[in-house]
Amino acid sequence: MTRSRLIAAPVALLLALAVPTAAAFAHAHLKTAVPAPGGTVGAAPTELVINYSEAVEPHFCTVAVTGPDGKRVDTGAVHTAPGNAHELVVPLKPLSPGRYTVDWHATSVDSHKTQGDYTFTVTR
Ligand SMILES: [Cu+2]
Repeated sequence: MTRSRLIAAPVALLLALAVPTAAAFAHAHLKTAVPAPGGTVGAAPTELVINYSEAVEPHFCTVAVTGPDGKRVDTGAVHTAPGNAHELVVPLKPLSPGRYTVDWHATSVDSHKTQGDYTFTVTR
């Protein structure tokens, strides 16, 4: 009795480790964003949109947008675009001219996590 339980646990662990590697290529990488990474925009955007290579799970995605004064300008309420789970929408507070940093953490629908950061500039 005790002996078979001791063997079963390591086998279950090996199976759990082996399965996720099959889906390892389905990570959500940033494809495009508006405002564009490194870009400059004239009018201040009211929202930021990030397009990922895979569908993302918005409840497990965070995007921190920080202004020149170091304060967060995102409202914290990210959601996917209607009918497009690859597109993450980040509502923004009113932006003043300056350089903004976007620090994103995404979780794709297959539960794999990715992250990155970039800046964009608002001129007026
Ligand atoms: Cu993946």
